[in-house]
Amino acid sequence: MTNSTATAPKNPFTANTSHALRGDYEDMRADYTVEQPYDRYTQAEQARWRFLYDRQKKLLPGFAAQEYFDGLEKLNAGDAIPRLEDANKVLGEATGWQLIAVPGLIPDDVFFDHLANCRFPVAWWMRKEHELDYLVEPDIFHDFFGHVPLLSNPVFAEYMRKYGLGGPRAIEHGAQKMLARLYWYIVEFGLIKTKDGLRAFGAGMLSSKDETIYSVQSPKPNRVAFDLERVLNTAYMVDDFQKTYFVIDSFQQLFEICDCDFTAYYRRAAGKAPIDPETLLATDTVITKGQF
Ligand code: HBI
Ligand code: FE
Repeated sequence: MTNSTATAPKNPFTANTSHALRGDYEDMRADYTVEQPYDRYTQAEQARWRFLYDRQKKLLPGFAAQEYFDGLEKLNAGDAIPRLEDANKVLGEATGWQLIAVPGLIPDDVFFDHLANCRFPVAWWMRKEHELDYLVEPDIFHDFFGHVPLLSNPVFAEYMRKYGLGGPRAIEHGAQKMLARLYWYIVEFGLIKTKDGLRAFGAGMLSSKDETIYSVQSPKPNRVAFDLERVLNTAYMVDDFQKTYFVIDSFQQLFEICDCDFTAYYRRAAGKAPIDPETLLATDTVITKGQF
């Protein structure tokens, strides 16, 4: 992590979000990192962390992939909002990854660069009471509870690094939206096939009570076997449950796709409209057909 104290951009990037950015981007480093202001967490925020953690921990058996649990156990973060430097000792040993505190959403290119260098950006602030079950931007509970456990899994961590490495080429081809879909449908909302049935491993599900249940159990959404080009071309919505979930056979499968050269997909998609989130294609391997 660069410790440059060069004056960082004063106004945050114009994120393509429909809301004003939540975070305080004032005193951040040029790489958008900040120190985790641990003393600023209030007792109410500590209690909120414990409430959310306990609720998800109780709910997840039968819904989350075993690899996720293996990571969550190692992090031992149930009693209080975790200090990132504590988690970094665990992650450093497991996969060499490090967590960095950021004010909130950061530009795609900066985000990709951190991932490519095995650094995962964690928004340091905690959601408010009225946002308990829905918030527009990732907070520390989403980022840490949702994303960090799987970063202790070497195969998944390597997939994340390779995902970051793919960033500059996607930007070069004006295809970061396509790469963002891969992140969205896998890293945020991915399902995996197991001998006991489908399990969730996406951070957007695992950090959400309702979407954990919905994504694994509801008859409403489509569930389709993962296909790289299909996912790169499928649009998504940010403010509702997914209409379609994609299912991988194993984390190894993710690891293998990263060595593909995505530029052929970027070129083939140029000028074409993306696939609508609830559409099923004749070429899909449909696991469950949704009820829309
Ligand atoms: N910034 N802090 C943060 N966390 C994210 O998950 C994130 C981001 N910026 C961009 C982004 N995700 C997505 O557009 C990725 O697909 C790049
Ligand atoms: Fe996320």
